[in-house]
Amino acid sequence: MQAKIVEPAQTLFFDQALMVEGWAAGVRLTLCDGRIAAIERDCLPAAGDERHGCGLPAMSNVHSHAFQREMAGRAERSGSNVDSFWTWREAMYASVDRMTPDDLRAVASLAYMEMLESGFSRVGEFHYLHRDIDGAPFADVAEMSVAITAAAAEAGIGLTLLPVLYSYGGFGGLPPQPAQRRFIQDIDAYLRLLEEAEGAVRALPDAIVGIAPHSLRAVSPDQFRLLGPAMKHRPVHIHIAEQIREVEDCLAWSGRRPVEWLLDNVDVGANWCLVHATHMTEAETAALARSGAVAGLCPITEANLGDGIFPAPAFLAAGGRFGIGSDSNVRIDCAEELRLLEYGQRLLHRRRNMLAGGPGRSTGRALYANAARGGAQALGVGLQLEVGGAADIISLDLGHPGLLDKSGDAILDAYIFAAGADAVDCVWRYGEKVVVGGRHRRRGEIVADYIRALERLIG
Ligand code: NGQ
Ligand code: ZN
Repeated sequence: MQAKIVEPAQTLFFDQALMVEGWAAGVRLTLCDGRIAAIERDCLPAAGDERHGCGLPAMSNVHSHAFQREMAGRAERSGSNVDSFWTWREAMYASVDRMTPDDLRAVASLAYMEMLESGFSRVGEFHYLHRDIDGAPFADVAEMSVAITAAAAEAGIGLTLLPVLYSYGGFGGLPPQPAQRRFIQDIDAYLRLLEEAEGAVRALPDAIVGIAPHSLRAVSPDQFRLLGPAMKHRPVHIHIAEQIREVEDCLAWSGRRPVEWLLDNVDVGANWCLVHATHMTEAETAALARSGAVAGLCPITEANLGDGIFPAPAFLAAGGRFGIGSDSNVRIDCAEELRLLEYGQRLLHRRRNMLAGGPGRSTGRALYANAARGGAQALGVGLQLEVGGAADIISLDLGHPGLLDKSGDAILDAYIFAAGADAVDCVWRYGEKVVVGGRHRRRGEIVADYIRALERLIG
């Protein structure tokens, strides 16, 4: 047996840091084997501390389809008919016509590097590209999951892998379209994949495997029943109520709206993440909040695809929890997701500071702290910046012109609404500093590898 390598403890000192209970001054974190071994507050920096101005728990990215990074910016030209989510989806399907496992690894590696640079330390990869180019199964059912895992290892991001069950082409068990051939599995193959995925992620520290029925369009009620036991103790993610047509189709099929159907027919609890949940009645919004599940909001993608606006004020008033996701990865930017979440509400309601949570409160603080907490819940990890938690931390550059002279909540307001991603300085993932001065340490090689993949894919 190989001896375990124990790294020496390392100490980080922050003039101020956002802890679970709020801002603290003079914070020293002792890191050991990827985790926070000790926290001291109100102390002075000591020799040997690595010093930074402002520390935050790194953000969880609850929803990503890494392969879609490759088509970013290439679906923004008007087609011959009215462009919609559904026409985008056809373009997205076509983008995987030639993607090999190695291409997927290179594309995902780029996406994960960019996530880290923007302040995300863990990703929920909603992964459904399971089969080979011609639709035949790979000899290893987990071939593409292995590629995702390799990308996470290269970039050094934390992974909650969400292998997706995708069996049908529409409500009522419609047969899949030819363009969906690479996604399709029956329940037996899926359960095998889940097992294999557990093995694949073992190479990564603190990786988690969850479950992801793709949507009510792609999974049948019988399949939900069969997944029941497996869904009890891990993160469960599902796309839901993103588009009006999906709501209409669900009503025609079942007489129920999507969120209503799910909450009535499946045991949804705090280990669930309902991605988008854009179109809900007031009753559905309150019921989702009561369930304890996290709403996985993806403001940039939802804007890009013309989905609609999540009823955030009512959901938060009912005690609902949310996380943020970069979904289609058309743009990867943590601060921008949070900003757009708030701006959508401002545009809709013609008011300001909609999600601050009450008079006198900071909108930036509420957005950041809520998304960090809800995101960690959705990805199956504990709160960060606590003893025993993974050392997933970001520092902001208080020398950035937008952050000068700021402290406490005002830093988060300025970071999210004024400075943006530019203000991210360092990012530690599992104790390792993977981003320095806003740049990923392996940026050069990861980009070069991505360019090679792109040449193969579209060359
Ligand atoms: C996806 N994306 O799975 O990538 C979906 C499109 C579908 C979004 N919903 C496919 N944004 O929903 O059928
Ligand atoms: Zn999605």
